[in-house]
Amino acid sequence: MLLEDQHPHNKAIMVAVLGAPNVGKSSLINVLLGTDLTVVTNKPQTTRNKFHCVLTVDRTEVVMVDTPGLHKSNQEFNKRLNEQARQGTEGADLNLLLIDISREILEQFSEFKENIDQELGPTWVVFTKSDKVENSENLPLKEVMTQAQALLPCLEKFFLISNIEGTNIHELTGAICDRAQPGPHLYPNGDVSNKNQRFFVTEYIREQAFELLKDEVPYEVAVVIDEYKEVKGKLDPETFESHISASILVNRPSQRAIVIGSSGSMIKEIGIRSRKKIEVMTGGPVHLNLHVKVSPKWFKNNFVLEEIGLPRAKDSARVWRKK
Ligand SMILES: Nc1nc2c(ncn2[C@@H]2O[C@H](COP(=O)(O)OP(=O)(O)OP(=O)(O)O)[C@@H](O)[C@H]2O)c(=O)[nH]1
Ligand SMILES: [Mg+2]
Repeated sequence: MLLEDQHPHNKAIMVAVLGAPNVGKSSLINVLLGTDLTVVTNKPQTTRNKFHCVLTVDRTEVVMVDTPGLHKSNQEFNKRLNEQARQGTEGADLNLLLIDISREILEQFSEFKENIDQELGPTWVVFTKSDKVENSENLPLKEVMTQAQALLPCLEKFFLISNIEGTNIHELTGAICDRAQPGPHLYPNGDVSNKNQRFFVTEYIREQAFELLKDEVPYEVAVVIDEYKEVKGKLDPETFESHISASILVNRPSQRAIVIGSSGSMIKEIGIRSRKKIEVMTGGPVHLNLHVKVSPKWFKNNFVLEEIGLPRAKDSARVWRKK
């Protein structure tokens, strides 16, 4: 659709969703969207890339930018995650800083200030997980905000929400839409993200690996697509089937055995669960073939990192090339 073909009353806003790992950023986006687009698990560092998730309410387009949780680390992989989060604020009209009220609150503000390491535009604080704290409405959040504003002058106002119970979600959505300015939509043709289906396939497989695997294994797993074909349905040529081969990369041979599981039970479960979600996305049958490959220290390998959408960060380690 051409810009001039857009409705003259269109409004738009881009909102970056920021905060520490596991505070509920992706959950909030899914709740606002009303679908399970972006991946959520109970483990920190689930989200690894910045990307757009699009919500359209009447003539207002809200582009929510999901980001990895900001945290301190000297590891190359984590530096790249943080860079994604920092870049997620580029072009945003508004930032939401999510703070988990079931954890130490003020500490999260000071860690955020340190980790974001840049000046921010207008930012609203969203206190999450109100359902986890008894009488959360009695918390002295106004006083907390005064202290937080001394650290981060960009903070404008706050909301107290629960993604699980839906508390104050309507208020937050309404306030975001009210903040939108007249202007063209970035996704006038109904796209829900700037990432393609291949990306979400890898995310849905990794989500199940995160859910089902324990200890360090989920963090040492990456998913890459080997082949992705759409073929006409055998029974009904009007429909399409997706034929997908993907590899789950692990760091060590012992992890390969864990991801495969006894008699292949683990890889089978990851496949069954992720296939269901992929079928909802594609709207047709999916044939999913999963392999597990040992790729030692893939999280330090620039080629793999680039492939999973994590290019170098500003503070990336220097690469020494042999002459
Ligand atoms: N009780 C409760 N749990 C929540 C709430 N919001 C999110 N969670 C849970 O918190 C965990 C982390 O949620 P995510 O949405 O993945 O958090 P995130 O901030 O995107 O995490 P990263 O991607 O790792 O940075 C999941 O187990 C969610 O179900 C909430 O409002 N209340
Ligand atoms: Mg997330």
